[in-house]
Amino acid sequence: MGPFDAIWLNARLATMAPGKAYGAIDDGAIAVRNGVLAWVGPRAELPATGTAAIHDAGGRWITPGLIDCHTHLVFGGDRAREFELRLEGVSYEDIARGGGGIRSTVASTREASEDELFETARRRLLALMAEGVTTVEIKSGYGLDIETEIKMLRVARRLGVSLPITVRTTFLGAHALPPEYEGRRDDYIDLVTGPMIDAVMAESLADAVDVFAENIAFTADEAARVFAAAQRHGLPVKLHADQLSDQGGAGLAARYRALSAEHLEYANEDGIAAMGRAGTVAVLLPGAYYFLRDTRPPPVASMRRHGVEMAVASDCNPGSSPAVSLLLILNMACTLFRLTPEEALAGVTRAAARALGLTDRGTLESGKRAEFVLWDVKNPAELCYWMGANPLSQIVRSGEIVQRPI
Ligand code: DI6
Ligand code: FE
Repeated sequence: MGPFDAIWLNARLATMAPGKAYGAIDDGAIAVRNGVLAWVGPRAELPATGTAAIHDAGGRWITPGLIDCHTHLVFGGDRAREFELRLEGVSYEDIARGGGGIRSTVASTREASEDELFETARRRLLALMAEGVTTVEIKSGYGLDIETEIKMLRVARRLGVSLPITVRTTFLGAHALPPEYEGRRDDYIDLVTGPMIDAVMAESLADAVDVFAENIAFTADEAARVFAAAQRHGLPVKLHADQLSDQGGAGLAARYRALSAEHLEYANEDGIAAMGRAGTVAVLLPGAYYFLRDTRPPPVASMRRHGVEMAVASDCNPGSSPAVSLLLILNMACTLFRLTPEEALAGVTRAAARALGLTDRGTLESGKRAEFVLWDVKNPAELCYWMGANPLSQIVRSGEIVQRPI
């Protein structure tokens, strides 16, 4: 036995390791052992390969497996009727205040069986995977009662077991106030921070905890209570922050050393600076900005200035971003938020891994998981450039070629 199990040669590597553009290696080689990247570098420097299986990448570009670090992929029903209403001029906030919005998805999700939720989510997940997504985060938050939050998280876990993808789950019990708690906000936060999170933890169903802090959802003080509960349980936190108005969310996320703060269109400069100091990743969600026809992009220049790492995600959800294409989202990150293609690609690899607290993926470097994608492109910027094309050639996971259709 040689030192490696398999080698990929004749490849152009976008390692996404920090340093030069795309961490590119022009005539590169990748060697895999035991499902881990054992060696990555210029082909000319590849050590003796022994009896390893040799794969010819045919001059294709190879990137790390893509990571969609913010989705609400599991839900019942759809909101196409609300889309029509918004096109007639009714606002997203007004629909939410009128009992539609998140609450309408909550009703459909409570009604759906676990198998129905699994099947509809599975289709959406297959669409993401067909474009090279090998790690996905899935939030709860359309149950808002113990039984349905647990049902959603079980479905998310089951997706990760039944498909060749890593699923990270996030408990988002504080997504909206459920109708039966109208006028009893404190009681609902008591439920979320007590019996609900206890039930989630009893089955180990969550890897992190998230809160929607917004004038149509929860206040900063309520979010802080949920964060305190998460930390009592040893879970890292995330925050939907400053999406529709400045709620001081960026600063709050930084105070709790959140893994990430999401959206951030209305975040103030002090909050962004605090995120930079705390190492909290900004998760940019151009699909929601686009679909809600928002006009204020997130403060990307300020994020760059304060050294805030920027991730990019689909936010796949029925209300504000019914997106099942991370490549299209990359295009939006560039056209709508003016990210460079390199920043956008780092946003679905290196930065996305950090937003999930994962240190074993996100770049092509020795020691990381052998999870990568071969693309039929001449330049990595093409991954952000095409709209509705899929240049994927091959997915490798745990050092093995993933057979398609996946
Ligand atoms: N922000 C969002 O964009 C989604 N959730 C959130 O907290 C939207 C959820 C929905 O409208 O169903
Ligand atoms: Fe979201």
